[in-house]
Amino acid sequence: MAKIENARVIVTSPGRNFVTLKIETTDGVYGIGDGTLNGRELAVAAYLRDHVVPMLIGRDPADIEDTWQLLYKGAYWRRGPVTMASIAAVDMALWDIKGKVLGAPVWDLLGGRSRAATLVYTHASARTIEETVEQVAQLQARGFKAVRAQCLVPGIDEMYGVPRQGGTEDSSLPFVETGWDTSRYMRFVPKLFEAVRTAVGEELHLLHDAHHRLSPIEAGRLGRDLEEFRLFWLEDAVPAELQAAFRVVRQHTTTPLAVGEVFNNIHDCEQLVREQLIDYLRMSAVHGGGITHLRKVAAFAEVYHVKLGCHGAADLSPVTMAAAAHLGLATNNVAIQEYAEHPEQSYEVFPHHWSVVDGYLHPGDAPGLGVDIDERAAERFGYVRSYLPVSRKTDGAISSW
Ligand code: KDG
Ligand code: MG
Repeated sequence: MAKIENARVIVTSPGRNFVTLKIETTDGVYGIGDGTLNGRELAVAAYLRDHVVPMLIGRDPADIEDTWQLLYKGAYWRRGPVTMASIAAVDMALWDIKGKVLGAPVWDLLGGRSRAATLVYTHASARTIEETVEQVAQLQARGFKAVRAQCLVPGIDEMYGVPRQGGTEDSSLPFVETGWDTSRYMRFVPKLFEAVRTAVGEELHLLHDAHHRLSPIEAGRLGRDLEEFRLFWLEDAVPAELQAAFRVVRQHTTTPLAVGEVFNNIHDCEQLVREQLIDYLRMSAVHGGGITHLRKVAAFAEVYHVKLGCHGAADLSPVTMAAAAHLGLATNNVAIQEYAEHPEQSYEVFPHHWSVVDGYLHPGDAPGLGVDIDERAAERFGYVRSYLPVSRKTDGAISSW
C-alpha cells in the first residue's frame, strides 16, 4: 500500500498570491491542491503546515473520504474559511493522486461526463456605461455566451468590480473605497442593463454582482427593476449569514438569485436551498472543503432544483479552475462556472490541461486534475502581503465590500 510520504505548502505570487499543497506518496506519485484564501493566505499556509500535514504522513492517499472526515471532525473546531480551504487543498491533491494512480481524469472518477463542457461567464467592468457596453460586445464577439457586467456608479469614486484609477497603492494595508451610496447604485444599475441589453440583444446571458451591499427589501426592489432585462442572475444582493433574509428578496422579484462565494460548508446554505430561496449556489471547491464536500452540496441542492454556478474569480488558482472543470463535466446540476483570466505569469507557474473554448470550460483528458505546479517558476514570485479592499459609506460608516 502506498503511503503519504511528504506534503509541502508552496506560497507563490505570480501576479497574485496562491497557496498550493503538494502531496507526495511512497510510490513516487504526487498531487496538488489549492488552498488560497484571498487576503488571508498565510493563515491557511500555517494551518496546513502546523496542523494538517503532520496528520497526513503515513496515511493511505486512496482514502479520500476518510481523510476528509478526519480533518473535518477530527479537528473538533468545525467549519470556517481557513479550515475548509485547508481541507480543500488536501482533498484536491488526493483526487489528483487517485486519478494519476488509476490513469483516469477526475471527471471520470466522479461518474463520467454529464455534459459536453461547462458554460462559463466572464467579466466586463468599466467606468462608464459606454465602455461597459463595448466590453460586453467584445466578449460576445470572442464567443462568450454569458457576461457579468459591472460599472462605476457616477458620484462614487471606486467600487467593487470596476478597475481602479491609476496611482500606486500601499498593499500592506487594505485599500479603502469611500462614498458608497446605495440609492445612487440602485437608480443606476437598471440604466446600465437597459443599455447593455439593447446593444447585445436577447441571446447573451447577463449577470450582475451586488457584492453583499443591499438590505433584503432593497434587493427585492433592484431585482424587480431588473426583471425586464432578464438577467441570468443577480449575485450576492444581501449578505447571507442570515439565510432567512432571502425570503424577503424572493417575495418581491423573479430575477434569479445567486449567493455563496463566501460559504464554506453545507450548513451555510441549508435553509437557502431547502426553502428554495436561491436559484444558484456559488460555493467553490477551494473555499467549500474540496471536491468531496462540493459534490455532497451539489447532490443536496439537486433535490431542491438549485443549481451550482461556482465562484471562479482570479484569486482562486488555476488548480481550482481544474477542479471546477472536472466537477462541471461530471455534475448534472452545475449550470455555469465563473471564469476570470489569471495574470499571465500564473499560467507559467501552473501549466494545465483545462481550456476555455467558445464560452465553455473543458477539463481535458489527462489523468488526475490535469494541472501542475512548476516549483522553479513559483520560486521566482515571492509572497506579497495584500488585503481585500474595504468600503465606507458617504457618512464614513463601514459597509460590506
Ligand atoms: O476574494 C474575493 C473575490 O474573489 C470576490 O470579491 C470576487 O465577488 C467576486 C466574484 O463574484 O467573482
Ligand atoms: Mg461575487
